[in-house]
Amino acid sequence: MAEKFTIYSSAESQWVGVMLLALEEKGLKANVDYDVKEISLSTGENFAPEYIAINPNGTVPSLTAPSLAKPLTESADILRWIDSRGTKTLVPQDEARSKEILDLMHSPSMSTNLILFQARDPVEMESKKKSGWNAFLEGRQTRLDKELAAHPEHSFYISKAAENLAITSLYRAEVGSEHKDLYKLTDEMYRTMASGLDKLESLIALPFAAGSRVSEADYNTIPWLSHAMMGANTPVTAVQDFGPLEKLIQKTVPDFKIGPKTKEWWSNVAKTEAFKKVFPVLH
Ligand SMILES: N[C@@H](CCC(=O)N[C@@H](CS)C(=O)NCC(=O)O)C(=O)O
Repeated sequence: MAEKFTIYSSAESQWVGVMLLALEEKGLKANVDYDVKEISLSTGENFAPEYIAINPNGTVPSLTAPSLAKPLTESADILRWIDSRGTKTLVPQDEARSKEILDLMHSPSMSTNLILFQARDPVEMESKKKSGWNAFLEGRQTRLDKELAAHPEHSFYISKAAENLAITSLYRAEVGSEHKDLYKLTDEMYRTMASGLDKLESLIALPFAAGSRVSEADYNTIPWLSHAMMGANTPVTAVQDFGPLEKLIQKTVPDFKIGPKTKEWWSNVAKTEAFKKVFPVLH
């Protein structure tokens, strides 16, 4: 029997979806094939020193296994490791296309944190302040401040606490002139995200992202789009409704649309068993 491994997962995370889709695809079962450690992002459990020792980036997912010299800390690598147990099924037919898709979806300029945390005007900022993201950022800040006090020389905590505080302090402040730079930056970032989604449209092969069967290209893209739709306040059961995400982006890029190939691709992947198990609702 293959070795049992451990996954570090979080119900609040986008990128764990890559790993969870792969586990479903391969028919691997929690507690039988692997153990699950749930990491709460909203209380900053990913910043615990014990977790940083596993994943120095303080991100989820991670995967450890007796045969691995060190933990896997990138969702794309985790998918490949899971796929390599037994017959590989997630290798893309068109590897060059798949690589372009993975590079795009994982690029910092496509980070869905833009949708979750940022604002383009006072109305959006007020609404963010009233949303659950406020408590999320505060929960992280509390944990980071605590860890920084305990480990004042630790470069990870110095930079993470400062990075999180930059946005948290804008949530703490009265909405006013100090938010103007954020609005401008956010507008520019939506323009870049719109171009990225146009690029995705041009890259999708159909019926699946990199050819005629499901591959890592699909599994690295599904979690991004689901999280972006959730962040745009799409009703979580409206898995096929791109309206709210389009409207959000159209505020910056008025003629923006999720393209027909992307829509057709999404409808195809949504019919797969792994998608239905991992994304019964948007998250
Ligand atoms: N490149 C990494 C990104 C992982 C990542 O950013 N995960 C997010 C959750 S979706 C996270 O853990 N964020 C915590 C933080 O940045 O503090 C991967 O693909 O695994």
